Amino acid sequence: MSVPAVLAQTFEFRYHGEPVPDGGTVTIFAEMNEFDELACETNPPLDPGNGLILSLLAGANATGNATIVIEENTLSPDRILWCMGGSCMQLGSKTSVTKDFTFKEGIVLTQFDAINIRSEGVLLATLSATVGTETHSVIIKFVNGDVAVAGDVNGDGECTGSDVTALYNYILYNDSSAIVTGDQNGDGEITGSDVTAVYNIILGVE
Ligand SMILES: [Ca+2]
Ligand SMILES: [Ca+2]
Repeated sequence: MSVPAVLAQTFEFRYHGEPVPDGGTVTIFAEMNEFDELACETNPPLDPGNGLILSLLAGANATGNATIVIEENTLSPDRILWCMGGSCMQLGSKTSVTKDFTFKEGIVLTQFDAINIRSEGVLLATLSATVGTETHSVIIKFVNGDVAVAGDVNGDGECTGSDVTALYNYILYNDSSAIVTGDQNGDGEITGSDVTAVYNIILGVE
């Protein structure tokens, strides 16, 4: 058996210094910014390099392009700001924008902000970056208020296998210790149908 060649990864997304797995989610809850506006910001104003960045792992003077796509926005923010390496723009009514970037000293700041948020809700955006033939993406999730996440049985803010386990433990052993929202299909009881509903969310089946 031959082993497929693995090309070395040349850059990655990082958040608070930790690599973000490809397609991973960075969740940020709304808080007041320095101008007393309710905001979600990926890069803290006092230490922007410690927020969401692209980090070069190999090569030098790399350039590339990045695309942000707003998948969902129920936050009603006054403005949505996106910067790649210091080149900033407001998205206005645009839901998809592509920009070029250049790594400086091995990093690109990827600042993304929703400012003066006026509704409870979520903003979901996919940010993908391409250098050469290599593309990585991260999902940015802004949250204001107590927003129920579909399939989140145990209330940890995401839908994962732990939510299926929580349902099984309840259905099989009457253990409700991990149940926060067990009735996922809204029929008023917690049954195998809720397991199916959560599975479908995990598998991406509509
Ligand atoms: Ca969960
Ligand atoms: Ca149910």
